[in-house]
Amino acid sequence: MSSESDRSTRGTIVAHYGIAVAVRFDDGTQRRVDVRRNSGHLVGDRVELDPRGLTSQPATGVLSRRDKHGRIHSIASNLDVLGVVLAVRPQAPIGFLDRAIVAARSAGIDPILIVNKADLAESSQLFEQTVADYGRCGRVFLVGARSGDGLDPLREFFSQEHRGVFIGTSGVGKSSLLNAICPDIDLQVGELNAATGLGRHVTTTATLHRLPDGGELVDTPGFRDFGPVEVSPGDLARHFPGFEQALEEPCRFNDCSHRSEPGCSVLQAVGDGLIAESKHAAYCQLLAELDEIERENRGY
Ligand SMILES: Nc1nc2c(ncn2[C@@H]2O[C@H](COP(=O)(O)OP(=O)(O)O)[C@@H](O)[C@H]2O)c(=O)[nH]1
Ligand SMILES: [Mg+2]
Repeated sequence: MSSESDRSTRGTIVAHYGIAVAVRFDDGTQRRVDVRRNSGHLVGDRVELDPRGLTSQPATGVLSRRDKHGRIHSIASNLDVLGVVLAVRPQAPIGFLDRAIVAARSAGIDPILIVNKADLAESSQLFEQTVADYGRCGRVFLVGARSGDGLDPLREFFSQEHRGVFIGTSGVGKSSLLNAICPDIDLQVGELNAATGLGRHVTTTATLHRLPDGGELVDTPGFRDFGPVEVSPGDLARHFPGFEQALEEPCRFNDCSHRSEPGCSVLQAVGDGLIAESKHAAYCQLLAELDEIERENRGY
């Protein structure tokens, strides 16, 4: 049992404004707490407030991305679901889904795949294809944010106390989806702005919202695509979608990069037609990008 004072000093960060955060305390109150810029606090963090300031508890499920300058930004913490949103229009760039799944898995977050815009003609085909290619990586949903079709299974999924965030190419319908399954989102933001005393036009990097049926979603207004993920080249294969079965059989070399080494289980599976050559090429491409980043980080 936590005492009354614990409940007014412990809480969860529900919004981040750069130099301040909003905390939802366990007693239900919401309040602004000023923090240093780049304090490292994240939306989703469990925190404790004492006279010295705000302390975040160690977190899991931290989703990070790399910006176009190669800098790593963490988006939110204590996530257990990454909702990758896809649509027939606009299509995701090549390799996007692989990168997203690797990013999720390497952070200990389970990916789910959401095909939006069910009303568009080719959507069921994209759904079938996604199930065939990625169905082993996580659940696949076919939804229409605009029509409301297929949203109940998604609501029910999140209601099992999942905390997720949607990512996807700009225009696939992430905001529409968030509004559809969290209809009082504007109200929540309004209450938050009132509680923090920050105006309506202040920019947040992220906000955490409770869903009517249970579960939570993080909204990240500025966050769209993301570059190569923060994962070591050695871990890439372990998390790469489609390699799971092949890697159950160890390669001849422990440090096999699965590019061209003899006795490689992945190449064997490619030869046997169990892994598509295009899939292996996508892996090699991502591996090359990660190698490049490692080289840059080492300064040569
Ligand atoms: N046809 C169709 N269009 C949709 C659907 N959901 C969203 N859109 C449209 O797709 C566009 C981008 O939506 P938005 O939510 O802003 O995407 P975001 O950039 O991923 O946040 C808007 O014009 C939406 O109206 C849908 O289910 N069907
Ligand atoms: Mg949007």
